[in-house]
Amino acid sequence: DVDVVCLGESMVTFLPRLPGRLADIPSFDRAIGGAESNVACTLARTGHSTRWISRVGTDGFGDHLLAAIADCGVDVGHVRRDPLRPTGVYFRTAGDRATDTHEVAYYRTGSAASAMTAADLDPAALHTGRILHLSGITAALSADCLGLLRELTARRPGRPLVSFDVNYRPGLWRDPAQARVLLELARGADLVFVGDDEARDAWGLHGPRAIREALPEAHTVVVKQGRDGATVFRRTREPRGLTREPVGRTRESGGLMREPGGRRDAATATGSATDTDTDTATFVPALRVGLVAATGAGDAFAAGFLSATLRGLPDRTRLRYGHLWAAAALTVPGDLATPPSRPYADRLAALDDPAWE
Ligand code: KDG
Repeated sequence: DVDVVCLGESMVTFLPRLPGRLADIPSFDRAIGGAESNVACTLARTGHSTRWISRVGTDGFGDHLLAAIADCGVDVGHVRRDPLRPTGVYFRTAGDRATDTHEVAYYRTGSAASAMTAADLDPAALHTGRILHLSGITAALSADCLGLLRELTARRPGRPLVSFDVNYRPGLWRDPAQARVLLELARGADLVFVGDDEARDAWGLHGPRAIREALPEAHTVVVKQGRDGATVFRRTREPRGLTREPVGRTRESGGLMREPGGRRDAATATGSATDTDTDTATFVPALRVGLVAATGAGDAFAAGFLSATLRGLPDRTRLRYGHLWAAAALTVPGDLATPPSRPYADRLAALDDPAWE
């Protein structure tokens, strides 16, 4: 009944007014953070129906998160309140814009969200979106949360399309070797977002092609290549959940969402003459913007890509949407920016501008 359901921990975030080390900053401004609710909020702000599922404490920080996320237009009616555990919070520094390095201090061990299990979530609320969006952050929170993600990424008939942003956060993994579990989880998803730096650091994989090959089960793999751009690998036939095609119906060239005019940079035939197994690769460069803070830009990128995917737009446009929405987030201090309105983004994405080449 909604476009996208997002599940994950959100936190009250404290952002500094001034540059400097955590040890020296005297005061912070309150904001909200959380990769999955960022996706839900950004999509909701551009007219998509979204739901955020999580667990927060009965403290004032939990009240604030619920109010702020609902204020973006997200359904928060299925978020559980936990009287025994606190809402997570985190602090970060403004960091160095040239190198995009900053300090992060999480206070989330034993948080309400870390106690999420499949048993206390409402299956109807979880599984009734066209897309269920998850991220690897949840896997690092607790054994319960890892179990929950394993369950949600298990391939079973009738599940919604599962979108998974790897979101490798080294600060959350005590032993980097454990982060290999993110590869196992990504293999259960239909749509995977991963940075080439994350794939290198967490999985030892180098370059978009190697990453795609490690995720053969995923229908769509989006490899984010930092300031260079992003590559999407996608089988031409859309998963049924998105196309809403009757089961068993085949089409001449790839389903209802076939590309009207998108240029393909590469197409590798891996299957039958009907080309239902064709894997295409499309690269679109990132936009050059004056960076303020990169946190939240990956979530905005995912939201833009998902928005265009829900609308059946061509791969090239999906990536352009990702870049446009990421550009909005890159140029504000907090995680959340208001992306360009849909008609405006449509015009920008359609522009034949050298920035897109
Ligand atoms: O993507 C932005 C998030 O990383 C940030 O809001 C905090 O969710 C967060 C996390 O766990 O790092």
